[in-house]
Amino acid sequence: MAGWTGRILRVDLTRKKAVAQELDAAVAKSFIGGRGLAIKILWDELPPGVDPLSPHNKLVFATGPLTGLPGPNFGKLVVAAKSPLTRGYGDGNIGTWAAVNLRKAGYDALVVEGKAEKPSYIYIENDKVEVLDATEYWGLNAWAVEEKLQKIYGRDAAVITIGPAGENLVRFATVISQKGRSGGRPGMGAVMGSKNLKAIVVKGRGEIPLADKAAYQKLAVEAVREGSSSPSYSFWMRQGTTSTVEWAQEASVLPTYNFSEGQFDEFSKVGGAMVEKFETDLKSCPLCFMACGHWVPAESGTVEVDYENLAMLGPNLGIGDLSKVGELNRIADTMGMDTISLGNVLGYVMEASERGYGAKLGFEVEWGDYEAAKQLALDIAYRRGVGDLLAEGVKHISERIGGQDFAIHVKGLEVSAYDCHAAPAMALAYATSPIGAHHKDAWVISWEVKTDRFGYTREKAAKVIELQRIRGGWFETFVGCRFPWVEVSMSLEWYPKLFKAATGVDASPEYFNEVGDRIYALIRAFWIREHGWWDREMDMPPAKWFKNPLTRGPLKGAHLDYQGYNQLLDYYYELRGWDKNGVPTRETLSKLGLGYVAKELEKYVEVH
Ligand code: PTT
Repeated sequence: MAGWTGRILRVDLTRKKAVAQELDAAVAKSFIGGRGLAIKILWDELPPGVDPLSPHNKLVFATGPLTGLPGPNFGKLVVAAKSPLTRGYGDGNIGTWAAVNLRKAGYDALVVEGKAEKPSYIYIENDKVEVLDATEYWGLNAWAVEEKLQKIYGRDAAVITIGPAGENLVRFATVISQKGRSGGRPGMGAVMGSKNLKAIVVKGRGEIPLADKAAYQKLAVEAVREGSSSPSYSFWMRQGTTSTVEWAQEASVLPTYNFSEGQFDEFSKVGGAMVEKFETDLKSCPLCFMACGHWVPAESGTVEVDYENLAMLGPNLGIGDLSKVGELNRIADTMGMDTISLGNVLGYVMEASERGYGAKLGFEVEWGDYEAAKQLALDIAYRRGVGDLLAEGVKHISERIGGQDFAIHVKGLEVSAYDCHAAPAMALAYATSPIGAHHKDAWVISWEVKTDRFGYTREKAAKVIELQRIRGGWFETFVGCRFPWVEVSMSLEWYPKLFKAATGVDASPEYFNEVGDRIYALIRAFWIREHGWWDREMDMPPAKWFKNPLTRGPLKGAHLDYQGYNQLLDYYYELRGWDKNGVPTRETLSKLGLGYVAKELEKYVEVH
């Protein structure tokens, strides 16, 4: 089985036992790797309805057949589990040397099971796998732990860790690597914490088996050459994702005051031009020619800022100061929690104060109050005082104190940094994303604002699906960064060719698309099984975008329309082969080789 290493490493923390298991060739062909492998494992192995923070949940770190190879940015892996934030499928895609080293150590995936008796870390060096005592690291921030472990094991040891937020089971805690990388927005860090697992250290020295090494190397060089000679490459290298602030302001989609507006007066103070001016360093994931990690000074040191971080911790809170936004970002990174959810929670709290919910919260905080935001961020990480409630995420907080109409989430995952008052297709993308409201599966908004922006057409639903197939299917299964294609227009055509040279499998775009559809249907089934019911309300965007029009800017008065959105959702379901409630039909499941799933689904919903 070239391309794949053919082995999955399972570590049972309860019994301190590790075993390498063979990867079934049929599973590899049908699900490829990454997210595909993760959902297959979670569907097959989790007891239905399992508590995500119990030892019975499993934490999967899954690579794909291209991971770890030189070429257009294959230094990433998918981290997945049942989410403690949404109680559905959760994953993230993190750039880390652990992805490369895991493959070189001879594994396509690591599955962590059970719960360690005391704080522990996993050490992997090829076939040597140990569960070791991490008591002395418990309580330390994510960056400090990585430094300490690298002092012991050397700079070539890759480290994935959690911070205090993961230990304290903050429901949007992430896993952290290489300081600037954070992965697993829907609480993958909390799942790691619930297992008493502080860190994973990976060394690997083997060679990744390739079907045609010479052909692969030639293609990889050519693909990178195409990407790095793109006209947009030099601007990208100067500002990376941060120039999106200026773009979003221009398009009136910059989340402002808890997604009430699409423009922020002080946007330029936290935009790409400002980042370029103050940048101190540029860092990247392993094997990357695009280096998206722009570092800037913050109050207590430097930090990597990306578009989402700037928008959610700046305009969304009414803060227009790069060093202050950077400091909030730094707290999130060192504590190990997601900036997008943090920005939503803080935005929700500021709006709740403005709307008179202060007494229920026990305090008031005004828009733009940086000192209060900083204090709250730390209180969340340590679950101190009101931080204990805020650590549950906006859905849960709003169910407790009220204000559900301004809790900005879908299925419990807070919305990432694109306001959708005037972007129905992007609202659909959030609403149908397989992990809750995240932009990664279909960043349709850049296309949408250039077309019939306010329309609710079949074409828009089709575009969302097209992007979900590529972004959520291709890139999340062979596992590589999508930026070469999205940001510097490297052709998609390279990927089937690289895949064939690596694996020997003749992979057409249709093959990747079909795998993507299979994964989408299985993830949907997982959500249904874990919730025990389903209806189309689960695929609704936040109420605010319908009920509270924009009050300023060129699109003043814009809002989503319920009838139009429902039409869009119908188109989406029909094109996917799902019924009116968003349940995959029997025919669709069987066409995708998931006939066995229908039987399980019948226990919870009607399957047509
Ligand atoms: C990703 C999400 C994003 S998406 C951003 S900025 W982005 C935020 N970054 C955070 C951060 O930083 N610190 C922190 N404490 N929390 C953060 N939360 C947010 O997390 C990221 C890059 C980016 S930067 C993007 S778009 C692309 N995402 C990819 C993807 O999803 N799949 C894929 N195949 N390729 C991708 N390439 C790009 O990678 P999550 P990362 Mg990421 C400081 O993790 O859970 O997917 O959430 O992991 O290694 O940081 O890569 O404008």
